[in-house]
Amino acid sequence: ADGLSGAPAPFDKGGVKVALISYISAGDFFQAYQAGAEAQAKALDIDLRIFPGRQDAAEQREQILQAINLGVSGIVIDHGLPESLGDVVQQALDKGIKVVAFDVNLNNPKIPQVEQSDHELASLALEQVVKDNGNGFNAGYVYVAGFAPLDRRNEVWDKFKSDNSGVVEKARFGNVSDTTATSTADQAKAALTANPDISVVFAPYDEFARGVKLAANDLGIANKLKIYSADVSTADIQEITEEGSPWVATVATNPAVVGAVSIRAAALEIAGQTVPHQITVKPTLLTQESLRAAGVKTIEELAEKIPAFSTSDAATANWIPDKLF
Ligand code: SR1
Repeated sequence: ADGLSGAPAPFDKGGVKVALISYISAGDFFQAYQAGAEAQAKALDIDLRIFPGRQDAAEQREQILQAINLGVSGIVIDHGLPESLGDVVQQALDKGIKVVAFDVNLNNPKIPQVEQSDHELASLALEQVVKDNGNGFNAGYVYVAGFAPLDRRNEVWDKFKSDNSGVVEKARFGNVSDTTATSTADQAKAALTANPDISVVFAPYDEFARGVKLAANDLGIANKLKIYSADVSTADIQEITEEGSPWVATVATNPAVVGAVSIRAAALEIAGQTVPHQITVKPTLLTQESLRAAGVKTIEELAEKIPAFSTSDAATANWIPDKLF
């Protein structure tokens, strides 16, 4: 560890230990989030300890205790179930460890909360739904309660339905696991078979959208369905832009940028500098049409065209390198 010249203590000496403790590690979003966190940690000469998530609340608690015992200066908690985290997170805070939460509401004024502006994300997606389909259609909706970003997006969906009486939610399904896309595909197949009049599916997580697309292709109804999602990855861009794809729009940040922002927030906290309680990385609407027209094939190409996909001005300071991608 060499440290960063001009940085405040303890970053001037380097080797500051920070733990990244995730609830979910599988899937493009979480892999890119982790890669962004690693890149930002490297740029800050942080010794980042990564604890993989397996959707296991008990294991995530145990990992927080392990991080405390390792003597970390900061912990980034990426998703999780708030009810199982409160007491162990308090133990970390009591030891002077700085904690940052991404997409899990820890409801503590000492813990900055990072999010992707989920209300705006869902609103942008639903505005596109209305542009393409009007405000009278039968819908499928993919949702699993208990995940902060999905709950926030769900608030927007509920309001959208009450404002648009012609929108009828005919089926609701969803699964979050290490096989989210394929499990959601099985449920989508049953829902779409039972409700052949569904023309729009709101699936605000890319693994959900991938599952619905799989089901639509298997049932041979891709030309009768339009899927709207959250999130983007290189694999998603390929699935959205391929010939005949029913996945017509997504609203997304670059998850790597969100991972980098989370580490920067932890670094600022450790350095004793001001961090806003609410840290937001704003998402962008990406339609199938705009992606095809721009000829964009990868998330790196997206970052070249849209500045918000290469960096964010959230949680920055002049001593923190933030041009990472
Ligand atoms: C199970 S929660 C999945 C969501 O978390 C992140 O906010 C991503 O945007 C993803 O959609």
